[in-house]
Amino acid sequence: KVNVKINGMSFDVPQDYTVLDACREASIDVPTLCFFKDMNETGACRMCVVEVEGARTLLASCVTPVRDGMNIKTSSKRVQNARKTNLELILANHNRECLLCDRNKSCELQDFADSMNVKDIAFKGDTREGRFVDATPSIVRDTSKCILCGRCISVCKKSAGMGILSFVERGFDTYVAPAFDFDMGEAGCIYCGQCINACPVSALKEKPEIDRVWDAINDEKKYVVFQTAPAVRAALGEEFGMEIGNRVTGKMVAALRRLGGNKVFDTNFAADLTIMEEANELLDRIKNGGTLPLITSCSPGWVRILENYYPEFIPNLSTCKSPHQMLGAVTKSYYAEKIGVNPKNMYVVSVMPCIAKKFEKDREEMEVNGIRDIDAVITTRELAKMIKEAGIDFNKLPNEEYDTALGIYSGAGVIFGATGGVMEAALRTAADVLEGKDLETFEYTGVRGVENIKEASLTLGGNEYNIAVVHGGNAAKQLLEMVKNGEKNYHFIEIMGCTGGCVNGGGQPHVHSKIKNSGIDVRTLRAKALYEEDQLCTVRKSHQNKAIQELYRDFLGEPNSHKSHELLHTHYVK
Ligand code: HC0
Ligand code: SF4
Repeated sequence: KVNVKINGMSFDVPQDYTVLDACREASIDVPTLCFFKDMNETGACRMCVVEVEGARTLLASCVTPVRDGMNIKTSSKRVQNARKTNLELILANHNRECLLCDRNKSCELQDFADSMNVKDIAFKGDTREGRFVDATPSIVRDTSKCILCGRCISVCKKSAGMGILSFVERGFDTYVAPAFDFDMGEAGCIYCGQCINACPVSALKEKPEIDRVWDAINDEKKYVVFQTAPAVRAALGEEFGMEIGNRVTGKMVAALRRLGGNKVFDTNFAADLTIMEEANELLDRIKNGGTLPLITSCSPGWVRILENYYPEFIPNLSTCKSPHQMLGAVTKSYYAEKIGVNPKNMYVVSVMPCIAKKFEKDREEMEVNGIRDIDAVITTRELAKMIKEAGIDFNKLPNEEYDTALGIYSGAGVIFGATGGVMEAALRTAADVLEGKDLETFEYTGVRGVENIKEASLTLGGNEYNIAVVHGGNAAKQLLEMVKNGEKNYHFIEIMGCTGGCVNGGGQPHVHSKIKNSGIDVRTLRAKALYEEDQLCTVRKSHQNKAIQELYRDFLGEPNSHKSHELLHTHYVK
């Protein structure tokens, strides 16, 4: 330990601490903007400067290691003036349309202006001008809002493993963009949206689809069906002041009804359906010498990694559409027929934690006989906006149930939203088939948690199977390299484009960097909410879901039948 003085008080702190760590341990909230723990530690924004006795200039506390005997001042006049000047310089260059901005009230820059009591922008020199808006099918990038903190750049490189964004030009002309000014789509962006979650302002956001959903709701001829992804329920409450990890399934359903949905279904139902199809696909490939490892196809961010960077693995990809696409296809066929509604008048809205789902739903392949599976995808954040717009008092809503036909799910369907969940759900079904009985032990805790690469070997029906689970583009690339060079051999791999899986998707509520930097793992807390819901379910294996059994009996026949292939499967080609 070393001894430091902070504002005249003495503290013993570990010697590998930074000054920022020491201050935070002493309950002093030194402001940070560009700092993102373990991701972006550059000291570039200089909002966290402190005065250190003996140092000629003020030091950025996030990158300055502590030293024995250090004398630190965190709120001297000199420090306060420097921070305020830094902030004013940033504000002078920022498009200050706060009232019209998507991040109004969740913006970290706005927070600063408020807490540092900025009332005027003294800086009157030249400002960066111009605005360029890059609108992709999933992401909108607005250079006029960017404050050059670099958080998106680091996250895209270290977590997404992509390195799409970088600083371009120098000095006053610097901006953040893909190389050669490509648009993000051309540059190979996978639309994971992790850069959006890292952005403190609104320089990056999802492509909005709220207006078209309102139009459908207000169109008398349209029969509007909402479906909600597993992970949305684990995070939506945060938008209404609840703690991270609070599950709001029943209130969310109630809100969607009050928004005007004719039916509210659960993507979990289709997650169970995916397991029926995918587990059977796996068993079929094992039995008949098909291409292995089989790799999951439900994360469209991951599918873009595959198509853009590893096309040689396309034959390994499961032919299953992702669950929300399946649910759209089944709603507009089986369900439309059942209730006598013309599928052309049905409007299916997917509420997703993911922004890549916006891109996915527009893919050419995602239709059956000219009828699109899905009409709109809104994120968890967009749903919260709609609820607020409609004046619904979310916290006072009763808990309501999903509509029965396509809203019944097993615990296996719920856990899809966390990394390892699809694997565990598939194993719950595949193991019963291979062992020929209803196994009592079906929790595969080894594939849970946020470790980058999780592996296991299982003996089922007398044979050994190797499986792996990875999440985040960076880990996905590492694993695929090992499979490619023969270092690793698996039967089945689950890959999700975002670290932590969908609970940490690019469309989930923004979490202030202060919370993320404090060591709280948002992914773990949200995943816990899903594993708890799994525990509460009476049915916990997909093949035991009665509504799924009925769908096969009355409509699809059996898994991987001709009809299943027509509606629920696709082929990825590059
Ligand atoms: Fe997911 Fe899904 S689990 S991708 O993470 O498979 O977005 O939550 O909806 O479709 O079910 C996201 C979450 C889903 C799909 C499901 C899968
Ligand atoms: Fe990088 Fe993902 Fe953002 Fe694309 S969406 S720029 S891949 S972090």
